Amino acid sequence: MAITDKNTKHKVKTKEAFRKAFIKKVEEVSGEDFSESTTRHQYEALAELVMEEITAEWAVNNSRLHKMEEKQIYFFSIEFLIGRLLKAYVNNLGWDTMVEETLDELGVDYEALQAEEHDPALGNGGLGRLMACFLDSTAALGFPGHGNGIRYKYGLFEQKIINNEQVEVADIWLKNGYPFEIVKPDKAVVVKYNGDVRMEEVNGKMQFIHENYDPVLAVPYDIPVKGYRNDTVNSLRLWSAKPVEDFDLSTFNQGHFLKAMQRKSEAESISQILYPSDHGFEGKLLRLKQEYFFVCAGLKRIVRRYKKHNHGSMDGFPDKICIHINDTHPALCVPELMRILVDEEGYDWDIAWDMTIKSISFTNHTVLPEALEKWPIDMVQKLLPRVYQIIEEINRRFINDMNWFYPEQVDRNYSMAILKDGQVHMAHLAIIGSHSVNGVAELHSKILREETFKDFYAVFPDRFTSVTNGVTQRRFMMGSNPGLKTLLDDTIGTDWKKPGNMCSLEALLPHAEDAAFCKKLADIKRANKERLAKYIKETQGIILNPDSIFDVQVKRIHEYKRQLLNILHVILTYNQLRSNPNADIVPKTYILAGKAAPSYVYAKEVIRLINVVADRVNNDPLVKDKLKVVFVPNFNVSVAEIIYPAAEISEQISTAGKEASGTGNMKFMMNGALTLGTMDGANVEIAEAVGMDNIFTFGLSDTEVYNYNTHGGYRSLEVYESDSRLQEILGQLINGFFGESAGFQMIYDSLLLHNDTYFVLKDFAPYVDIQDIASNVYRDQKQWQKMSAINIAHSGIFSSDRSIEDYEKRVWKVK
Ligand code: C3B
Repeated sequence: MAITDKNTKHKVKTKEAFRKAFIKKVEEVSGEDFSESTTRHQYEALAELVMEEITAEWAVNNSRLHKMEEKQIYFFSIEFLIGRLLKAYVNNLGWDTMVEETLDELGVDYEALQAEEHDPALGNGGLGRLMACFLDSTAALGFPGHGNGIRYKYGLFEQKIINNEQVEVADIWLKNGYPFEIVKPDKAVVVKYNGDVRMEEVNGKMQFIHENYDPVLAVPYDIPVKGYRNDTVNSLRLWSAKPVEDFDLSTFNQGHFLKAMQRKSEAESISQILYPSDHGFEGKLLRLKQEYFFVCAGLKRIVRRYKKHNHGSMDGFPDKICIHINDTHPALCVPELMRILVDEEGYDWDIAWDMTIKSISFTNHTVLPEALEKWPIDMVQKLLPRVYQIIEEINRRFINDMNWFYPEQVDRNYSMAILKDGQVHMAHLAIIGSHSVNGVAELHSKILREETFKDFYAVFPDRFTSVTNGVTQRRFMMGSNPGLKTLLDDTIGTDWKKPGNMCSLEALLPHAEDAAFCKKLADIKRANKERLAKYIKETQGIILNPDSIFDVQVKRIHEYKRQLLNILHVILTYNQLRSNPNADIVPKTYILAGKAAPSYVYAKEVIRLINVVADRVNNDPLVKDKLKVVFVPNFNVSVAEIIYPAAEISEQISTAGKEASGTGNMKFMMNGALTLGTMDGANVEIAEAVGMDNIFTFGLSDTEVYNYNTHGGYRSLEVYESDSRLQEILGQLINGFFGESAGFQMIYDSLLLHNDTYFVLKDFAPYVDIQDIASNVYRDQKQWQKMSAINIAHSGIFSSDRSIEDYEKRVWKVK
């Protein structure tokens, strides 16, 4: 179905052609007259039209890529949190006005139509969402860059709040089908688990033969990644696990029905679920299977395609291919690529090692010890016998080299081993096997160099670099905040929207002083607040006061992110209002959202506390319109797109040194919210960009936290004893204040008995102070809007286009 004129290079799309095509398509998918069609039919029709357009471009792109003229980037990641795609495709195709106007004329509700798309939750949070932003930017900048991951049958659970507690419901995102993927059974590959490795001499050379293994079929599903108004269409390839034969007939025929079924479900279990913990390492066999699954399948196809277009040779592979590993989950790329080069391609070890290091680069995303992966050696050895042998050899050679170069530092050398204490240390494997290691913000990269990986930094100083994260403005600003987009276009022209050009938003700076501009900015914020208030009213029945400050903290629930600090401050405000209902405070609405890992009991207690407090505060007539607390259930990409544009204060209050970067902070800033935060992660760079006058910072620095943690000296009880506000609040957590059954002993104990690991009490007083300062600034709306404009003007460096350009220059060197 052509809606474009294929004879012209720049395709002509007339509204009339689109209208006809759309009506026809709706009738095809529904089998009925257009007037009888449902929103579902309309969604399916538009999705099909979009896919037809994109797949035509995709084919052209793929054939260009097959020629291997350009260097290709492959992002290996266990998560890709892509969010809904329909609107992003429409916008990137440049169809937005045409689609909006046509649907409007046809009486079709475009928003409702978009809501038919199930938000694919194939990631937990920041790590997976970053990959999605990177794919968008890579395509927008016209680089050939692709994703490689897992097509989970169940994405991250859906969160419901029942009796104030988080309840998890399975997310069956594929139940109505998914229109944006193309399955390629002919490109399926076999992944081998378990079995034995036999050595055999062939022509004087040792061969390693893996036999008696359990094969699993990896079937690729490709999703196109369309560049913003350009010709690039890259791919996100997600692998699904299937039994090699759909049904093990021979076992079945021997009468072993259950066994035959079991084989099938064992194979399929590999791509069944996304592990729902975003910073916790579980050490489960199934997770290790998942890690090898997409690594092995992804590399196999990349190598096959490379060889096909290079006369069967792998010699130039590192010059044409970048394997970028997103955190340590795909670190098995290192031994797997070695296995391919040595066992299958016959390269000598040293040459293969050199090629491997040149091909692979590694991004670390966290310094939290509980997230650093360490697999039991026996598990790896049994599941991946040949890969394990290669890891052993990499480790042996590495330690030998270290002991040769640094004979006086045997202890340090051993501490860097991949294999020690009965475990495989994945971060060590990733660093040793890559030519580039980077953190995701300046501060985080500094901590990697000076603390977490300081021994590696001493040995490989040139390998370490830093690339600050970024987010795609096309989804999180241009797409979700159309009012702001139009205001910016009208004020400074449209150049800032060109990929890679967002820093030209600085042209906005002079307008920050302009009262008329600031008024428009305020009106847009007001409309976005009303939109969010409407959503919350419809979904939760809570009525918000759009004149109050919208103070927002949305992200995964984790102790280090300190949602607890936020809610303790809310309780303080509530206490103040109870003792003086007429207190002159600026009305405030606290909006929180985020999921806790189902097994993270403490985080779930925090969710319960937030909801209990919300219940109490929102139903107390005393506080009137001055204080509201809302916990928005099931935070995901779609909900986020409604929340960010409506926020005025962006809460980024992690314990300093713990949040690697944060990316929500950037999304808020682009939408004109002011950051209220600690000097942690990318907040530090936000502060540098906007200047200290345009951000609210407070609390311990990362060095202070580090010093307390290494030298001691912090006693939370002392802070508690010297602050009567804290005594009252913590008392309320356990004395039945929030209702007989609503005690929070675990939280209370963590703060006082276990000395408050995340310095919540220590940072409480400065947090209260900065909150007061922010409220006072808000009274001066002129000042507030000016600060907001300055934040928007400086948000360009936090575009993921900038991140990708930095990776290009510092790591991949594509050009
Ligand atoms: C996150 C970090 O916690 C964030 O600070 C960071 O901005 C993003 O990654 C992207 O770099 N992260 C995560 O979501 N999951 C992990 N397992 C580790 C880090």
